[in-house]
Amino acid sequence: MLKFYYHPSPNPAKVALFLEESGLPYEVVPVDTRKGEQFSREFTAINPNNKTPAIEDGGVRVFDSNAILLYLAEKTDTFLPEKTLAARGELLCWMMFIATGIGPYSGQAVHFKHFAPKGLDYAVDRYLYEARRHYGILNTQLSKAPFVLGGNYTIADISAWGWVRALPFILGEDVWSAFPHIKTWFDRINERPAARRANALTVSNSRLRWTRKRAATCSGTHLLGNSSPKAADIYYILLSDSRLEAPNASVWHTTWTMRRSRSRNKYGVDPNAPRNPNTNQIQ
Ligand SMILES: N[C@@H](CCC(=O)N[C@@H](CS)C(=O)NCC(=O)O)C(=O)O
Repeated sequence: MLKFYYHPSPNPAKVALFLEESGLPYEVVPVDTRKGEQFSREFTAINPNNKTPAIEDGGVRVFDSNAILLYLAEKTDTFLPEKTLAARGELLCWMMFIATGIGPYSGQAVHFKHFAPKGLDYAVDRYLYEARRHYGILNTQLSKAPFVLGGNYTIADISAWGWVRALPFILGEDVWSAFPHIKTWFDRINERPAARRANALTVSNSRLRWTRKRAATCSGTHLLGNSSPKAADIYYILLSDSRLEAPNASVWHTTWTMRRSRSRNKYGVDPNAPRNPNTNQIQ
């Protein structure tokens, strides 16, 4: 079965949407980039660039989100425009525009706006300006037709969707009024059942984090009731959640449980997990 190396963030979200759209069965292998799991020797063999997403498909490894979309679209012959040179050229333009423009500028804008030390105004302004400029181009394109390439929903839409989900975080909560055509297109995609399931995958993963935090801090009362806390019990909740929400992710929980439970003590706590120095909570 196809292995999907996943972290709940924009580039992996594109692949989650494709997998849910296509119905390809897949196994989610969570890679917690906040804990540095992308630098493990095993993951480096799959993605030498040490970033999520990546896939392994019958002995073939593919990394970089838009490369994965092109690979999977070609494999399944779905979500592609017609097979003319003109249409394929247009697809490649927008796939590269998203991979080299929308993605990196949005990522850097988020970094300098939300996470870098204060006072780097030049960098903040530059990346916000470039991110806004790129979304302006997408907005103009979507003013002409319902989808990026015209009338048909393709991997260019699937790719852009991954980043547009984060638009309020990148450019501010009031962003939609500046990009009305992106908003109409975004709402249209979000109505698709596959988009709901791809979003649910993210929710399941953040709930998993939340549950880990609870497991780390709970003292007397255990999440599931009165018995003493056990890592296996804690993960069982997530198992049923993710099966319901993302039916193609059939063995989502198995890998996670096996990887996590090994390093946990009897309270379900990983003593080596990074902690917030102020609160001592697992981050
Ligand atoms: N060009 C890559 C970029 C991947 C990327 O930046 N992934 C982020 C998540 S959206 C990541 O893994 N960040 C962790 C890190 O930079 O260490 C792609 O499109 O897949």
